[in-house]
Amino acid sequence: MIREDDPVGTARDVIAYTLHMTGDSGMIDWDVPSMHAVIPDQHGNLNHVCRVFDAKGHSIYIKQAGDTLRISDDMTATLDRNRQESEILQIEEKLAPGMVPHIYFYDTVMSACGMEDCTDYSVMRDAMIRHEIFPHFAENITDFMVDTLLLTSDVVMDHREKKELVRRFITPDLDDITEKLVLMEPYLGADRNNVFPPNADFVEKELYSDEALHFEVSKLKFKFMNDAQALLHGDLHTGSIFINQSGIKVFDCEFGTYAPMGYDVGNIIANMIFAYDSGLAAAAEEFCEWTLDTIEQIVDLFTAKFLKKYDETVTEPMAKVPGFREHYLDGIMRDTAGYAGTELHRRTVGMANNKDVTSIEDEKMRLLAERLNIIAGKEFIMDQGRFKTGRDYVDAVRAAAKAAAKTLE
Ligand code: SR1
Ligand code: MG
Repeated sequence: MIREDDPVGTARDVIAYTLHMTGDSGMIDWDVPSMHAVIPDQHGNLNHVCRVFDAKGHSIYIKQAGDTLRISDDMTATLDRNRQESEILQIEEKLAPGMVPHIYFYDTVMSACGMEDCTDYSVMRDAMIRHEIFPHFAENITDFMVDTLLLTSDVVMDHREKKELVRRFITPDLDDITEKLVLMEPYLGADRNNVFPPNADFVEKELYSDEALHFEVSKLKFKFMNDAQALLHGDLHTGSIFINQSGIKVFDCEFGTYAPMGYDVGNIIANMIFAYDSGLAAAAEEFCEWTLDTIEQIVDLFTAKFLKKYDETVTEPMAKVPGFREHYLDGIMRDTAGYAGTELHRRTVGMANNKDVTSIEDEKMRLLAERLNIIAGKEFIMDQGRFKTGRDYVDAVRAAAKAAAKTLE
């Protein structure tokens, strides 16, 4: 239905489809003569989207999974990912009200869903490339993570109901992408990796040839595959977050799966470091300070809110045994460091790079950013137990920036 090479045909089909799915039932009172459908400029790597709106202020996003992934005609993933994403957003809307786009419907015949239009928000990555600051972000994202992660885990949920969710959100195709793109190829190498040519020798030495690093990442990979701790977003980067000065809407959770909570938390930290990279390259000092403050707050607020919510919501008797709460959080924080490291690496050298860094035009500044990511990522992975507070992360980022600059002298 959504064909990016045929905007006119797409508009006709998507309007008819939208009317069928939301107009006939009276869900949305469309002003039919003024309806338009437009394919937006921005897309993710996997799916197709189209914005439908009318002159009376009604609007909706139609999102459709295609047979192949947008990022590559050679890659496929189950069309069922659209249902999974829709159902996870519906669960998250209950757990973290107002923090995800509302799902009007999903349709397993067309592998499409109708989602709240968030055009009064910006994609957070794009806004941060413009060096915009969002003082509320740490508060919002830590509420989202604590509420969606802790409340879908075994310490809170009835274990049988939780296992039902594990079964419902098994995502072999999408997990396979993460297991290869994030947790293998940045270390063992792959033809589809995108390595910035002037950084090739550094990548060879620091990532491809470091066997001690490979051993730690192998443990993180098997942990991701086997520890069904909580229902993750699964791809919680800043391109999956809409933001404005009032709040956030987290979207694009088709990689949602049961896996270690630290995977989501670590992704957020790594992506704030990419924003820091972009600020550093532009000498945007105030923005850089905000990114580091935000990293610090995210870690510390996550810890404090997690412990509070744990006490308020835990139901599993063995999880109330003295010491278990701290043991459990300690594991999450170790994982957070490890997966922050793997996200830093995979976006720097893997198949799916991030614009914050690839848009840095000056070669030396881009090398600085990439090496900072590689050095900080290795610290996080190799010394996971050291990263307990926000300050620990900020100190490591500053130290990595200095070490990266030294390699370029
Ligand atoms: C093949 S998909 C590449 C990446 O894009 C998505 O947003 C995920 O991050 C995935 O790893
Ligand atoms: Mg995505």
